Amino acid sequence: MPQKIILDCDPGHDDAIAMLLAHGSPAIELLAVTTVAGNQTLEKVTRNALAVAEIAGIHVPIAAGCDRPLVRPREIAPSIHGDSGMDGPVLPPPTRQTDSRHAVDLIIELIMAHPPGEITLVPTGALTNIALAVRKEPRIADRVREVVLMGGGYHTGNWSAVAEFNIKIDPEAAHIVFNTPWPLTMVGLDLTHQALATSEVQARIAALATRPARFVQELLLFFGETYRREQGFAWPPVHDPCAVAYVIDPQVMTVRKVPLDVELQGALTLGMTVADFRAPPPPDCHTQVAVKLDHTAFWRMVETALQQIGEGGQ
Ligand code: PIR
Ligand code: CA
Repeated sequence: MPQKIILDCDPGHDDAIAMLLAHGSPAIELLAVTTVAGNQTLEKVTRNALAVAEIAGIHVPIAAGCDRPLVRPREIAPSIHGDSGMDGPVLPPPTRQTDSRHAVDLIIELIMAHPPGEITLVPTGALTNIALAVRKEPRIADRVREVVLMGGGYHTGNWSAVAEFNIKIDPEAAHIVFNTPWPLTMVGLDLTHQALATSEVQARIAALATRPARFVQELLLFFGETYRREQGFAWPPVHDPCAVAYVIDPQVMTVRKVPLDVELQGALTLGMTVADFRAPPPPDCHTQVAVKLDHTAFWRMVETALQQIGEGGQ
């Protein structure tokens, strides 16, 4: 039985690849794609999600969500993702509309319409939609199978010395999500900085020679340039597909159970995800962090998904 997921994202180069991985994997049944402001404005990331759907032939509902964080002013990442939020490839014009429902309502409706324990939430942007959904309909907390999110990091940051972008831009939302007692796996920078799209990886993707593969190649080219320039990386880390990969096969990474919380007070540490490794985790610990990636298995998953998608939507 494939795992049913809702992908809540802000495409975003790596969000786009996460969409492709979810769509192309038989182990996943993608129920919906929801969007949230983050890498770019809500309007832009939603348009990008529609473009990815067009390229890959994804026909599930795409619903737009929150256009800003719960408390803080909006912050976007054009230095990393460009003016469109997904600079690099030429994007096809959207041929369909978004779902008429707000992302928060669609998330609640889907979870409440399914039996408990069936739907996994996979957030790869700020946690605004997820936080609002669980505040609006608290019963979703016991109904989701688990939350597998890309965000945070217990030993490093990328938007401050210690805070990762998705958590840093809406720390209050992250605080709500991390403190809801559903099973939560944090796939943070500790893990995703191992998911580097090396020249060898990029060559293998190029060799697939389909339109979706070319699209990924163009995404990685732009993302690689900004990561070299802005962060001094030799190769770009593709964060968001790692969360999807964990749902496809948890064996692709090592995880450690540990209590997690989000810093809301610190002058230097706002938005830091704090992991308490001092003692064995207490029996009621519902959180875990991803530690070590099987790089070969991960990229094999991405490649296999692209093969499965073939020429996609054309
Ligand atoms: C933001 C991102 C990626 C890199 C930087 N420097 C900033 C986006 C990605 O889409 C991913 O979800 C997460 N936020 C990584 O921080
Ligand atoms: Ca993202």
